[in-house]
Amino acid sequence: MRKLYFLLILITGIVAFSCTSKESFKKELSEGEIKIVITSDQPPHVGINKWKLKVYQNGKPVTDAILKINGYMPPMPGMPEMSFDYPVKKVGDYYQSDVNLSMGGTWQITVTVEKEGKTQKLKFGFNL
Ligand SMILES: [Cu+2]
Repeated sequence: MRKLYFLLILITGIVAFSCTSKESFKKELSEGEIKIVITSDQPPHVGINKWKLKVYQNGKPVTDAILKINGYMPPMPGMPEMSFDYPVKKVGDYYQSDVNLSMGGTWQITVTVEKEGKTQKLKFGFNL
């Protein structure tokens, strides 16, 4: 019985901790001088994903870049490829985007960073 109580307390603790931790999704991408940190309250899921993006160049925060996010799903049986561009807006010292992942499957995300005439593409992917 004592063991059961202990287990119950442990589980309650884990649940409480995971609910209070603000970042349940974090992804770091880097390419050349550019690093992007994407965070969200929720892991990638079907529907609108609210992503917050911080951009760094040589370790220093960047706030004057132009960001674009594209979500691509390769062709599936009976379904052509899909490609969506999501608007990115600047909010204070970070960037924000509502990334609408319309269905389950393989998604490839490309974040394009334009700064001082240079373009850098950073990619990652996941399955929903
Ligand atoms: Cu598809």
